[in-house]
Formats: sequence, structure tokens, C-alpha cells
Amino acid sequence: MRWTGQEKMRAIIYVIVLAGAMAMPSASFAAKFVVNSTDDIVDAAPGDGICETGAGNRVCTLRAAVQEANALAGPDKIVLKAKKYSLIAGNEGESGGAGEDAAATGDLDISESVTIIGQGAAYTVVDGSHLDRVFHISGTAADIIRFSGITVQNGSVIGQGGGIFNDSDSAVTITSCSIRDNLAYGTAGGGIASSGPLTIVSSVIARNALYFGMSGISALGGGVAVTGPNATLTVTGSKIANNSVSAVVEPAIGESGSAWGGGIGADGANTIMIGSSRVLNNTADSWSPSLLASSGGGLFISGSTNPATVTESSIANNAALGSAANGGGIAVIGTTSTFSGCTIKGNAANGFSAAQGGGIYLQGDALMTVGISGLSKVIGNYAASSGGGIFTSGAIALNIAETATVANNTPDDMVP
Ligand SMILES: [Ca+2]
Ligand SMILES: [Ca+2]
Repeated sequence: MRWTGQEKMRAIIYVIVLAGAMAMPSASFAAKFVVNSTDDIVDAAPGDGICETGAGNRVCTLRAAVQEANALAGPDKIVLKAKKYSLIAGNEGESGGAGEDAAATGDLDISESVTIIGQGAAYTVVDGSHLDRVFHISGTAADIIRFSGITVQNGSVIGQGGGIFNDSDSAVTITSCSIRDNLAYGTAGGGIASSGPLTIVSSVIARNALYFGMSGISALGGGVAVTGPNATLTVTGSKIANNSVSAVVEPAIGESGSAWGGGIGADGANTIMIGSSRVLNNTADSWSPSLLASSGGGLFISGSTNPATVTESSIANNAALGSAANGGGIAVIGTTSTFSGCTIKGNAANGFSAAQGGGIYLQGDALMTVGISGLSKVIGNYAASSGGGIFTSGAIALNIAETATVANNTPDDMVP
């Protein structure tokens, strides 16, 4: 066997690095990669423990770091600098990459535990360049994926999760991040879609949009969507603003389609907990005339396994638009839920065929209990049809605390 000079050098470097790696003390992270390049180039040899785009060049890109982290067992850490990282690999002038799941092109595919940490959302930006979504997660239930101090922006995808798609039971935690200006054409999540546990802390989810135009199929969650029995959503100290979900259908030619949850949409999830957060200026919009076609301008919760709780939060200035618009601020379908210390204000159910529940629309297919408690206010909301403050339909035990206020809604406060 004859080796070229380059191959010999690579082998020598490999041995040296391997020896170095073995000598390192074990830390809480299996490996740490410090990204030192904003280029978007693959790793030369994923799995060798070295983040570099060419043998020996020590140029570590975000894409190379993700590939290394995927290839190495255990929780790894990727550190980004205060720079903008634009994803362009494999995508120039075309829309490949979303279907590629080795993080080589398009979106950055994450297959096991990793922490990606930046220098603050205002300084560290990962930009999808509107060529593909940004992050795609497909680990196991044992994996934990953390994003901290970064902005995820300008992702675009035909599919779920324009910014981040957790297509697995892995736990995803987003802390001090901004997820903004992402776009998806699909069933869930303009900004983020998750079928596993999702935790959002001290973050901003803004100006994301979800569109869908397949007749009979719903679109869920302009900002954030959680779906299925393994999904939980915990939102703390965050702002969900100016997101939108739209069903792009033509009722005139027999098409139907629902738009649910302009800010946050949860369908058949396990547990929803929202605290100390603001859900503002989000919209759900469908021209389909079926009952719940456009529902939950701010927040849509349907069929959760466990009770949903919203505490000390503001749901304001959201709107359900289009034809049949129910729940300008909030729509809760078949889920026991409690709103405590919340302000639900200035929301509108403003459809032209039917519009009920300007602030809150509640529909109990089986008996569900809903509490409006702890100084909550449902004020100044509007419904084009009826139930300006709260509209209830079906089997609901609605408990409004004496400390709560339902007032000054148009055309009425509560129906029935
Ligand atoms: Ca490598
Ligand atoms: Ca990819």
C-alpha cells in the first residue's frame, strides 16, 4: 500500500488528535466545537472528532460542527461567535436540502443531544437564506437539544417548521433566542413545529408565517405548533408576536381548509403550560366557511391529554379572520384549562360568515372545565357575530372567579 504525502499527513494528524482527545479530561459535554468560520461548508471527515472543512485546516463551520456532533455519541456543545451564519450549502439557486438529513445541504439536521450556544440573540444569527428551513431535529426521546442566545431567521420550507422542526420525541429547549421571519408551507409551525417536548424560555417568536392550501387539511401554528401525544409545550417569559397562519383555499371551487393558532397551535398534545408571556398581534385566516376554519388568532388548544394552564400572561390584539372566525384571542377545544392572572384584551373574531368569541371561544365536545381566575381580565374584545368576550359551545363547566373581570366587550360579554 502506497500513501501519498497528503494521506500520510492526514494519518499523522489523526493519530496526534486521537491521542490528544484521549488525554482530555471528561467534561459534561462529550465534545465542544468552537465555530470559527461563517462559511457554510461540510466537515471533511464527520466522526473523527475534529471540526474542520479540510484535512488539517482547522476551519470549523456551524455545518461541520453539527455533523461532528451528530457523529459523536453523547451531548456535545457548539459555540457560535457574535456573527451571522448564513446557510447556503447545496442550495444555491434551488431548493434542495430539506430532504437531505445528514446536515450536508440545506437545513442543519440534528440527530442527537447537542447544545448550540451563541453570544445573544442580537449578536449571533443563523440565517436560512430562505433556501430551506434552519434546523431539523430527529433524535430519540433520550436526546436533549438546546438552543441558547441565538437568532434563527429566514428559514423557508415546504413542510413543517420553517425555523425549527422537531420531528421526534427529543426534548428541545430554546432559551434567550429569537425565532423570527421564518416561513413554512405545510401543516404545522411557521416558526417552530414539534412532536416532542418543547420548552421556550425568555425568547421571542415573531413574524413567522405558516401557509397551507391543500383542501380538507388544517394548518396549525403560525409561530409555534405542537402536535401529538408526546408533545408538551412550556413557554415562560417569552413574547409570541406578529405571527400568522393562513389556509389558502378557494371555497368557491369546493375547497376547505382550516387555519388554527396564529401565535401558538397545539393539537392532540400532552400538556400545555404558558406563563409570564405575551401573545400579541397574531392572526389566523381561512376563507373556508366550516365552523372552526379560522380559529385561535393568538392561541389554539385542541384535544390535549392533560389540562392546559395559562398564567400571568397577556393575550392581546390577536385576530381570527376570513370567513368562519372563532376565538380571536384564544380557542380551546375539548381541553380542560385554566387562565389565571391573564389579560385577554383587544382581540377580534372578525369573519364574514360567522364570528364568535372575540376574546375566548370554548367548545366542549365532551365535558371540559375552564377556569378564568386570579384577577384575569377579558376586556375590550370584539366578535362580528356574538360572544365578544367569551363564547361557549357544547359541554363546558365555565368557572369565572369573582376576582376576574369580563367587561367592555363588543357586541356582548358572554354568549350564552
Ligand atoms: Ca471532522
Ligand atoms: Ca439537510
